[in-house]
Amino acid sequence: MCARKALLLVDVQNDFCPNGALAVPEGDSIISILNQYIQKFSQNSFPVFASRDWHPVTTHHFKEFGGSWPAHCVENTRGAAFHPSLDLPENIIVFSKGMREGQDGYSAFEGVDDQGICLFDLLKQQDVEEIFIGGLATDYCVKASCLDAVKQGLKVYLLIDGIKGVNIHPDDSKEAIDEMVDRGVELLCFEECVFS
Ligand code: VGL
Repeated sequence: MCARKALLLVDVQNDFCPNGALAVPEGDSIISILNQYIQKFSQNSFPVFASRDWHPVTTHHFKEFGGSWPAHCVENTRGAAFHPSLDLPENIIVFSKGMREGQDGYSAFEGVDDQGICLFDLLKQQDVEEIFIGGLATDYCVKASCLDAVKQGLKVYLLIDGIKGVNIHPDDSKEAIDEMVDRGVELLCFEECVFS
């Protein structure tokens, strides 16, 4: 039997897109291909999940309070909303992360849905064995999510045409991808995403 698959969209939020508080260069350029992935997974009755940064105003994640980043994705703000061009299906399950003052919340696996269920438990409940991951940003939340997924024993595909990186250092995304591949993540583009 064909293994059950799921799509995970990491942090495709306004603040990570151009004009956002922590804009990833060309972060919005991946949205149209992500919409195609969403359509493909939905058509095949595979679940689609999305993670989002959902920070309190005061958090150690922000520079102002000792962290690394300008304030971004503050809960219930426009910056924290998903990009309006992302066609999320109606039955999307959203995992919010970084909600406590001391929690960075890089990985989607640190998130919980609106019932407090974590992503790994939901994947287990739904018998998902293979997860396809795209979104923002390659060198932070996408990487952390992929590596956690591998640790949980899932087969992980990184959607190579559906990611963008912050690249504080020019090679950060390349190095992140190399590390993911070293840990067993497989790279995949849309044309290769064929379900038989
Ligand atoms: C992210 C930096 C800080 C991300 C989140 O979504 O990749 N990057 N917070």
